[in-house]
Amino acid sequence: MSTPTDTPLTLFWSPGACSFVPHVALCETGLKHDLVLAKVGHMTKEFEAINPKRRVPVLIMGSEVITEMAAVLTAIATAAPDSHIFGKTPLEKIRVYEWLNYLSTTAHGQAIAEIWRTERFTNNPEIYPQLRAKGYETMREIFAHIESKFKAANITEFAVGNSYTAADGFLSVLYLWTARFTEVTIDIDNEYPVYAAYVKMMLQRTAFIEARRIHKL
Ligand SMILES: N[C@@H](CCC(=O)N[C@@H](CS)C(=O)NCC(=O)O)C(=O)O
Repeated sequence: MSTPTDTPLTLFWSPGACSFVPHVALCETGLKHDLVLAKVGHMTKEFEAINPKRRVPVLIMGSEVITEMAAVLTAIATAAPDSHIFGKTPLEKIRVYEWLNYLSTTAHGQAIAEIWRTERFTNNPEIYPQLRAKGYETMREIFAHIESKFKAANITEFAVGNSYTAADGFLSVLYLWTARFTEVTIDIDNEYPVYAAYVKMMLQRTAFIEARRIHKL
């Protein structure tokens, strides 16, 4: 696969969904891209033909269809090597993947899905409330973990290294999603103040402002 910066890029996205993260990454890199709506809950047959897993994000890079958050972000990074969205050193790259895998699996695929996609975990609606409660509990554990990691490493501005990386988008979207929880309030600002201060700074970046405007997030 060739990945010159002039390869056409198209991101399939849904408002407020995890596709916010690669959208921010595209804005951060300044790569020219098109956005195509593939709204969660209203995905079309055409979209299903592109991604039979019926999930966003999907990035079309030239003739390649790329799915899965970490792969999509890696593709964006290869198209914009000077933006260093996977860090500037081999260790920073490892740390970015460490965050992305943790957030994709434990946070997104487990806790958030238990809360918003409870039907994926059981065919028995009677236990939905227990599963959702477990999802909220896991989200608290995740925020506690982020808070202690940030405190230990004195992180105020960027999760990895000294500039924006793909990890920052994913870490920030969790904060924004929490505001959409309807059954449980997680008071991030007071309970996890180091993480909250970091997200608030992140959200001031032009790329985040632009992506939030489009996502209405
Ligand atoms: N493993 C996928 C998960 C992507 C995912 O779950 N995306 C959600 C939006 S945040 C989605 O498309 N959901 C569609 C649905 O639940 O019907 C990844 O990491 O990219």
